[in-house]
Amino acid sequence: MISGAKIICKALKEEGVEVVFGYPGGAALNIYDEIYKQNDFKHILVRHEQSAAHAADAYSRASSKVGVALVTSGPGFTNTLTGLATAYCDSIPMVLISAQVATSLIGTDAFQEIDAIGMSRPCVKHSYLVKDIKDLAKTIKEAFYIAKSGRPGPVHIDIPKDITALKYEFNYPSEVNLKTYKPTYKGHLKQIKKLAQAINESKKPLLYIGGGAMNASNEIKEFIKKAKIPSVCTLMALGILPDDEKLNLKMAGMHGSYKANMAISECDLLISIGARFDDRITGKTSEFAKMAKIAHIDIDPCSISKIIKADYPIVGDASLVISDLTKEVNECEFNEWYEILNRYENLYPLSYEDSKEVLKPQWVISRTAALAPKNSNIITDVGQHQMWVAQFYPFYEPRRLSTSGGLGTMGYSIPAALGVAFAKEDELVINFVGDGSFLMNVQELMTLIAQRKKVINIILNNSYLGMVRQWQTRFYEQRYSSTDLEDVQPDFVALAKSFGCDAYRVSTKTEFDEAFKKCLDSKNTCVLDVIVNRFEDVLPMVPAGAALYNMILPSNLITKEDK
Ligand SMILES: Cc1ncc(C[n+]2csc(CCOP(=O)(O)OP(=O)(O)O)c2C)c(N)n1
Repeated sequence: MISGAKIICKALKEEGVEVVFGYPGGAALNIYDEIYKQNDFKHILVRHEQSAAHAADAYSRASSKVGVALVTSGPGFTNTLTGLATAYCDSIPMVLISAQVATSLIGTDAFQEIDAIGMSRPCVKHSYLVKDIKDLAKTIKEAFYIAKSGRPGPVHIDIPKDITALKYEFNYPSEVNLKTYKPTYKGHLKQIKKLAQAINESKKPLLYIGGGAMNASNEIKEFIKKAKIPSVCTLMALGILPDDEKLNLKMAGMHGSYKANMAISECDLLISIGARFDDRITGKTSEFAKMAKIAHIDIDPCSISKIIKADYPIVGDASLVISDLTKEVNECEFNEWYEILNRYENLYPLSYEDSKEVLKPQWVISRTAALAPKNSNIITDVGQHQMWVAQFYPFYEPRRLSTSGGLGTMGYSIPAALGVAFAKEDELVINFVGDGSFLMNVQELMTLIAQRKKVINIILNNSYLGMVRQWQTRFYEQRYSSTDLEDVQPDFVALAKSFGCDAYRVSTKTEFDEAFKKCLDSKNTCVLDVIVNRFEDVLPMVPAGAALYNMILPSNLITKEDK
């Protein structure tokens, strides 16, 4: 017989967990005492519970393993809600274990008691309150299974303090049997054949790849080799197709490329793989892919036809469905379609005007890509810098970019970089972050230093909450309400140095090159405070609610009617 706390540790070991990101407190004391005694996994003490959740989430994004976070009851738990919601919106598998007050105290407004399950429910795939020690091991087994199977997502287990003290035998189940939860992996062959026929008959087909296709990169590449269909992707899917693949038209949507958005607007068959038709991608839904029949491949049946009606709905795992589809489809070539798309590429390639006076954020991103190893892991925070990374950093493999797509969580990137630094021990981790976002979880620099991890943090410092400023410029007649940070910023270099980081401020190309090379040579976590043009906008831009073909382009506004 062993304690509940020990059961938790042994169960995590059974799940192959190597690292747990957490923060202790009263209700979690038994678990922490047991963690102290074991060597089966590392516990990483973050400096804010929000970061435990983000680090676990990013560990999962980079490694495809299930990330784990552990926190105490009450405020420890509530601090993780943003992290849970971030993982939920992007379908990231993780398990959050929160301690709870003892079962006898639940419902009494006890010290640090909160209805954790009630609060997490809307932002997790599933949640458990463990009321009986007998259920503890089985619950953990199920939680991991649910997190990673079907459409992945975060699972929350709330464990009262007395349960962690009680003793019970450790029988870890070898299998999970959940009667009402049986994800479908294999797509219906009849539907797949119908889709293959539609492809064979199509003149302008287009793949639309989302984060749900993250594990189907090889299958999609094989498929494209045979069917030669051009592809656009979402922010979450960058890297599933290599940047230098000719048929890769890159990111679509609000800040997508001109050719990607025009391809969606003109295609006659749109094949969505693991994408959920987010409003930042579709723009005005009634105008989205208006000329096209829609195929929607997704493991989550509820996602299909939720926003855009599917003519070819296929429920299944992206990699299995695509390899079946590859067998069924003819070898094809769509020369007229490529010509049209090439014309769009030549008309408005993704570009920016460089400057001699001031550093352009796009230059900094492209230059970083040129100087960094190809297998670097990129993190972003949220804002203009995130969209510029999506536009200008080339990704050649899946899981090289960790970014908060669906929720758009500022403060994500430093803790996420911590998670990735543990997932990819031997590879470089580079974090692009805005000056606003940097301050939202800056305390995790301390965790990076304490853990002797190296992350190169590049602050694209425009002294503005840049993305909000951009909207104020364009849609609020330049009334910069609460977005101008000039003269109200800390000295980022001094701040970073106080944590023990190497830190440099740069404002010219030469300074950037010199400082970045020093960062590459260092073993320490580094911060580069890069002073960039304050007024740069991210373009193209589809105004909220507009049709995709109504992009604001660098020099003028083009509409379909102009074409
Ligand atoms: C937690 C949170 N609060 C507010 C926002 C709204 N928001 C989106 S982008 C942005 C500005 C980000 O500024 P900064 O980090 O400096 O990056 P920049 O846009 O300048 O690159 C804000 C406030 C958000 N996404 N997340």
